[in-house]
Amino acid sequence: MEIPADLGRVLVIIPTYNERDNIERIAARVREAVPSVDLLVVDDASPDGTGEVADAMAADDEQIKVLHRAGKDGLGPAYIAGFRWAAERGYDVMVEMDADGSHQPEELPRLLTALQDADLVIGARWVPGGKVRNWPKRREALSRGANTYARLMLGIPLHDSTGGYRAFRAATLDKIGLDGVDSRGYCFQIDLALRALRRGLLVVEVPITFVERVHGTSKMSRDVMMEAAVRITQWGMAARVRRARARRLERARR
Ligand SMILES: Nc1nc2c(ncn2[C@@H]2O[C@H](COP(=O)(O)OP(=O)(O)O)[C@@H](O)[C@H]2O)c(=O)[nH]1
Ligand SMILES: [Mg+2]
Repeated sequence: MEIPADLGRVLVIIPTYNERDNIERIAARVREAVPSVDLLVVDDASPDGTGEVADAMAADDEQIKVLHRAGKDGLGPAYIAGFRWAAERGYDVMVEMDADGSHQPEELPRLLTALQDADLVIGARWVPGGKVRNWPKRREALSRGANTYARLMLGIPLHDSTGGYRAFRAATLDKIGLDGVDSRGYCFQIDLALRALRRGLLVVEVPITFVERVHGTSKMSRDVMMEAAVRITQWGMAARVRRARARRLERARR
């Protein structure tokens, strides 16, 4: 499938931790669906040998690269390492995609088309036209709940700020500035979306069909959920305090 040429060079970044049974499948689907884009696997020394599988793929295909990291350090730091790798090599667009098949490479052209008129595109489940396949009711309720909480607490117009299928312009990541980002799990996604919105950038949600993994296991954990819950609350409260202070100053001036 053709993607908009005016976007420039596109890199799909796939973070992996124990995705041995998924990585070849997803890489093949990316290469088939969007042959012109390059792929970077960011592996955190997966004990199951995902990194070696990725190296073998890279040896056969010059559009596939691998970044090896020392150990499991969370999704956020893996993406930041991938973004830096891409920026150093002059990529114009960085795409986030899970290794487990939840984010369908066949939908990537739609995300990239939307990026022509946006700074950040989020593939969204909880918007009209968005779907999830094979998710237990409990997981759906959790994701919807977290997203509603984030929207209300942070006052942001997004319906899937935790969504991890995304396309960034390189310039967007530049403007966001990654140095101060230390969120590790899902709240990394909320963190970047919030930073983009606060800088006045245009964040657009495009409906996707999210397909739950068939192979391997989720790295979602209690810690990951707690980090998100605590940080959303902190960011939201901090914004309220800032607004209240600004109102007080405004009144005092009058
Ligand atoms: N490099 C790296 N990848 C990770 C880490 N944690 C999760 N991932 C990857 O991030 C993607 C999403 O994680 P997943 O477990 O599927 O989360 P879920 O879809 O919310 O259940 C998958 O490709 C994982 O292999 C990590 O600490 N380091
Ligand atoms: Mg998953």
